[in-house]
Amino acid sequence: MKITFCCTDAKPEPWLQGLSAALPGADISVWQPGAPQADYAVVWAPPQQFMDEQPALKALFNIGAGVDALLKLRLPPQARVVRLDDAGMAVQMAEYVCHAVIRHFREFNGYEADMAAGRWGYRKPRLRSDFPIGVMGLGVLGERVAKALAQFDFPVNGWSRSPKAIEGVRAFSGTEQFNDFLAASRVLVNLLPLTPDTTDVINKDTLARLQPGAYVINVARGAHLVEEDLLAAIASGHVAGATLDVFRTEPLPKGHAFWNHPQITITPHTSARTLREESIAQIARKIGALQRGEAIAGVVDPVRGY
Ligand code: NDP
Ligand code: OXD
Repeated sequence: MKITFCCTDAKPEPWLQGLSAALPGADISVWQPGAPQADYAVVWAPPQQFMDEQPALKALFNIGAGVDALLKLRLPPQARVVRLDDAGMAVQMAEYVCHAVIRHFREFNGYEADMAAGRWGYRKPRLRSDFPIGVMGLGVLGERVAKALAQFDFPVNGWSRSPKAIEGVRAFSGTEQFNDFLAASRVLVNLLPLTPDTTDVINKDTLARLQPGAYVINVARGAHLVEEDLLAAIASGHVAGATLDVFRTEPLPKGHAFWNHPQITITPHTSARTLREESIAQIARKIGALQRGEAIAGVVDPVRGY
């Protein structure tokens, strides 16, 4: 069995060592143009040339949860696309989003400004019932985030394509319930996959439908958010601020309005990192299952786009 590794931004040596230890007997190497045909590939943002030269691949293991970049390529005809299924990302996403929500709700920005000014000042406690949170996307990551927020007794709404029943979460589904979901929410958390249906989903119209004093947390993909609409909604006072981990252009260009905006907190696409050991163990388990002809979780539907 041959495995090829083609991951932009990942040092290959530790992956190759880990994969070799987990799959003894497999022939594993870093892809180069003209490399022999492989059975399986471990990839992140590979070039089109890679796909064109590997028509015999049975499965492509993406070392991330989002497969939007991969699905833009022409893929080998028989290859299944397999996403990382949690692999340690869900807990990271839950801690990131809970931190962002609580930081805003408990006004830590204000206390930090007070501290810098040498001021000892209490703020009036705010009511959780005034901060209903809407989580868009209730998949592997969104469900974990929604449940974690519910643990802090925030009212939590969730929105997905198909109906869900998650304890502590008021579930909305489909385009027909989208506006009701937005109207019921003040804090909007985005955990949707990027597909043609979800591109630009956070725009002027959706922001206007959120409750006044809204707050936006985008941890999915930059192209979900129309950036100038967010800036305008903050300028109008309808949106109080945002925590953004992902951007239309990454790294965020120098001079971009988000860099120094007092109501926007940014992080460099780091809310849930790929953890190498967990990912290798999951990929090795799945390759073993495919070799035995068994079904695996996390196979992407290329038509649906996630
Ligand atoms: P999943 O595929 O497990 O879940 C996607 C969810 O979105 C599902 O609940 C799905 O509904 C819902 N959904 C999809 N399309 C629509 C639609 N048109 N309308 C309503 N709901 C929709 O994804 P994950 O939870 O694993 O990950 C979500 C995204 O997070 C990834 O695609 C990736 O872009 C991003 N991500 C970002 C990271 C970062 O560091 N910033 C790290 C990891 C992931 P249904 O359940 O009905 O199918
Ligand atoms: C992912 C990501 O999709 O890191 O896993 O963004």
